[in-house]
Amino acid sequence: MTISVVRQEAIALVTVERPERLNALDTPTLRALLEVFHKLANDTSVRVLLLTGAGDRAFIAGADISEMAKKSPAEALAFAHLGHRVCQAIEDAPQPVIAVVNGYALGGGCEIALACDIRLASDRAVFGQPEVTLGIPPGWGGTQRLPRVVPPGIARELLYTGRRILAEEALRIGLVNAVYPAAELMDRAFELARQIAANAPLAVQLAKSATCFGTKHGLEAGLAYERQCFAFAFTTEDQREGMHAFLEKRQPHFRGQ
Ligand code: DAK
Repeated sequence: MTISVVRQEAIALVTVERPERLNALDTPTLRALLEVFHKLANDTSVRVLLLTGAGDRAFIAGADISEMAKKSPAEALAFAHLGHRVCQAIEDAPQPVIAVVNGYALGGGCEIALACDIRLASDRAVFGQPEVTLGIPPGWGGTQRLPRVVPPGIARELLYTGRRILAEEALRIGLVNAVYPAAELMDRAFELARQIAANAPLAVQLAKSATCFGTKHGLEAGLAYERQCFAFAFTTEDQREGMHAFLEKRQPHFRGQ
């Protein structure tokens, strides 16, 4: 199995398990990742997803170059499409997805991290879109998502030069939310996941959905969608529980209903 899933209460840790290839993504691994994300999307007991790479060297060192090197244009198109579907499945997951970047996040690896809601990095993480150094442009959303996460001029510089950046620079440009010593990274990621998982799951999902919708469709459509999400929340038990708990000065107990 190239993808493992470990549950810790409401949190699912998804790990790409190809450490001998620095977790580079070939077609079988991409398919397995897609299947896992589709399955987790339908599991209402999962409130937060963590995505990481096996070993201590890489998150994902990109698309598998040995597989890509042999592709015809038609095969390259199918490969790009598969990568897009994986990134879309991550972005469309109802639960927040946190990328736990424990090493190289290059090319397709950086693009997978960009599809996640939040990126946490170890002090050993290295990011980059080196595709142009291999004779190709980014093919799994990097040209679209990177300029939406970091300032556009910086995104363009990284996309055109293929320059690798270290965790500290990634933090400075807003590519990652936080940087931790490697030994602490996973604990801090679980800590953040638990903090999110303690909130009303449907409210968190609606917040994600509205944020993604507005990013895709613009401010006016996003605000209209936000109003609908807000009104929908008032059909939930968790809304009543959250507000009554506040008024009764007690901790809420959210059931995701
Ligand atoms: N693919 C395949 N194997 C990889 C790999 C990769 N991306 N990255 C590393 N490996 C393999 C290495 O070949 C090596 O295998 P063996 O030689 O042991 O068999 C093993 O992992 C350990 O790597 P190294 O020996 O190279 O380790 P180092 O510490 O010396 O270097 C490194 C680590 C991460 C700096 C280096 O491995 C490296 O530069 N890797 C390539 C990183 C990279 O360029 N990634 C971006 C790939 S391009 C598209 C679709 C998709 C994409 C674009 C377009 N369309 C269809 C339009 C996506 C593109 C990419 O992701």
